[in-house]
Amino acid sequence: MIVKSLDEIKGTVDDVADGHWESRRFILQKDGMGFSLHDTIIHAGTESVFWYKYHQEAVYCIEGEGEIEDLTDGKIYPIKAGTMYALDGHEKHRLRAKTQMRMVCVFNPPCTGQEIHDEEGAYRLPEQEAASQK
Ligand code: 9YT
Repeated sequence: MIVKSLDEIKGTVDDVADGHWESRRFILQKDGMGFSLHDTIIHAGTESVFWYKYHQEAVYCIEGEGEIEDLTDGKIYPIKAGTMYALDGHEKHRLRAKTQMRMVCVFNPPCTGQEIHDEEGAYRLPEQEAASQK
């Protein structure tokens, strides 16, 4: 069994910050669960384009408010505490945080923890990363 608190993750390698967000990873690929689980803070006033071409992601907002724009069809959905979105079609999207937002995110396949967003906003898979370093 894995039991962890957010305080144990803060300030470790599993606490990853980008300019627009900070992601605290509870479960990663190494844990062998088939998904990863992140507690992510999106900073107020930021706009981020993400495109998880190789992953599916479900995101449950537990604090704050903002909106998500589906860049495949232009639809905009308000997001606030209690709203979930799932990118079941790998939709490219823009996330606008009106206030600071706190999101619980699940990725399938699981993130390794080493990913960085590429120029398209995607996280590459470990095998793609390995191939690019040959
Ligand atoms: C909600 C979202 O996509 N945030 C970007 C960070 C990502 N979820 C991560 O690595 O935790």
